[in-house]
Amino acid sequence: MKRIIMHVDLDSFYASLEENRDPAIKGKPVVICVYSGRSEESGAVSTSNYKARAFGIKAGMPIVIAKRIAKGKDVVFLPVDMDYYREISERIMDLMEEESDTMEQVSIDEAYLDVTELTDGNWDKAIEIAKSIKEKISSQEELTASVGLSTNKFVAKIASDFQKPNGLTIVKEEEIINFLKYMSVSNLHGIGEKTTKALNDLGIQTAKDLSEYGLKELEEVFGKNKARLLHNKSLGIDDSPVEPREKKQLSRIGTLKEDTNDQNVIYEKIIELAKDMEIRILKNNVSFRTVSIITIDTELKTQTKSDTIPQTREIQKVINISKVLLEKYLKENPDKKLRRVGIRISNLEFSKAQKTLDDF
Ligand code: DGT
Ligand code: CA
Ligand code: CA
Repeated sequence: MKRIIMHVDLDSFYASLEENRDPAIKGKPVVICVYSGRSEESGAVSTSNYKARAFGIKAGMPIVIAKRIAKGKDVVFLPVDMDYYREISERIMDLMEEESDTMEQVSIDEAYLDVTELTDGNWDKAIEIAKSIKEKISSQEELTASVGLSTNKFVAKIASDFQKPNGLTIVKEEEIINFLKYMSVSNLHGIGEKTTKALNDLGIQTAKDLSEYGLKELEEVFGKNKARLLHNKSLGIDDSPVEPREKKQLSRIGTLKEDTNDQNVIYEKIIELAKDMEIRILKNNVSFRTVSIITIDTELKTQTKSDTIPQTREIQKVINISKVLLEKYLKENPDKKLRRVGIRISNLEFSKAQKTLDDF
């Protein structure tokens, strides 16, 4: 059976999250920055939303330049809040994992999903899954994602990038050649600046040019392996499997309704998170030795406290240990309030009886 592979990438991820978090900035151009700390404005732009991109402000640009462009305009600049982005990312990855045979997370906001078995190779079913994933991401997290569907990871990735934001691009086997044909080689995922330049020097601009260039001639310039790889890219050939990454730990973080140091309120949140974690533990047949709590206070300072016990898969152990660790934290930090709290299990062991780590 031909595979059906999906690539999902969230749209202007960090910036969209910040817009959702603060109604006052929703709809404005938003720029997310990584401040290096050397001077007040040194550092680089991590990402920007589409409104800010329309001014030319984009990822990688020095903050100073972005501010210069934004001068006189109502542009919002914010620092990154990685803990928060990871929390939402985890939830989205979970919901996508539920809708696939196997999932390979490739970064904080994107993943490949193999849906071949789930759909029995049926494209209509796959399109339904893609729409359902987009709908869930939208209703549960108020975010949009761009999705590509094809028969391999390489083409699915290019497809997800084809209509952004909020796109859904389907490229069936027989459409691949036409889909890629007039694309510039720099748009073929995995071909970087240097290779693009080298190809351009050979008079190769598009995927079609590349596919028509002799393999022997390519080998002379790039060597056997790379030449084959380039040739395959030009034709949209890619056999690489969707490979779930083996997890070292499993965590759940949640935001408290309000900043608090009330032990009972925080404990209740922990129990809620533990319920969610229990589902993952059962589904993946995993046991653990270490339990941690993660505390994020109102100044966004993160602390972790851990305890290690004999191997177990009992969620009640997570709850009990977390309670003790929380008491300890509150005793040591009497004047702090928490904004978010999390639980984590690590030192994981996966039971061999389970088919694989596929469900992670
Ligand atoms: P998109 O996918 O074009 O709609 O926009 P983003 O913002 O989702 O961009 P993407 O998918 O390339 O990257 C996902 C997140 O990773 C993004 O929201 C911020 C972060 N990121 C991307 N590029 C950079 C970078 O050059 N520097 C830093 N620090 N972070 C980056
Ligand atoms: Ca993205
Ligand atoms: Ca991405």
